[in-house]
Amino acid sequence: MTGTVQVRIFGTVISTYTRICQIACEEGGLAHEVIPTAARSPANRHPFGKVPVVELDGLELIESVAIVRYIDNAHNAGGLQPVDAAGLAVMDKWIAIANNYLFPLFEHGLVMPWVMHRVAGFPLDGEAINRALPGIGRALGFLEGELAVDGAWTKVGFTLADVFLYPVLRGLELTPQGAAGIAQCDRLVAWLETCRQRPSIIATRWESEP
Ligand SMILES: N[C@@H](CCC(=O)N[C@@H](CS)C(=O)NCC(=O)O)C(=O)O
Repeated sequence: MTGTVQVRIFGTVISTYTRICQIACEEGGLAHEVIPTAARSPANRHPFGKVPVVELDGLELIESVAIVRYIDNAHNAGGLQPVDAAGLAVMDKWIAIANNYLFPLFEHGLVMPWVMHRVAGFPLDGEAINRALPGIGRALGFLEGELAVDGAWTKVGFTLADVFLYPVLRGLELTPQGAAGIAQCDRLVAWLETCRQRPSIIATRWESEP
């Protein structure tokens, strides 16, 4: 989204959580920019050393759940959230699964070993990958089974659940073993492809994506 910058996102440029906030900005029609900030740098204001930290509407926000909910409520009339309590609970369940289980599993098991290898030139940590693969396989099987129920994470189409799940799954898909695992899950592949047509996903594409 171009125009006068309304949202400043302090975070690493290729980051799952930076992208989650960027997608929410795009969905809300907010012009945003990323100010490259390393998690463990003195410039990072997050009290627990995470990125991103976000400035908008005179607020300084941390924690992506709080950030994207604020953006969606204040700037998108809550358009990415179910209106009923049961629907909200389902959406929140998927956000929690993405944050608490999928992201750590994928990040430590495949994404970071490949980043350290491809970007920093370290030997590939095959042991970490081999340890993580069974759990990653089980997680993908679980997701595939859940998508089989009605083809989406919630009953109301694209929500904040998708905003979290897409970058988490896409990061995994950019590793060789992650791509191979996802390729065996037809419904996950179809969901990723549907997301890829969405303007907010296109606009926030990582430079490293093929
Ligand atoms: N709970 C945080 C998590 C953010 C997070 O884990 N960010 C990653 C980058 S995608 C990070 O800061 N990693 C650096 C580290 O853990 O040292 C949020 O929801 O914003």
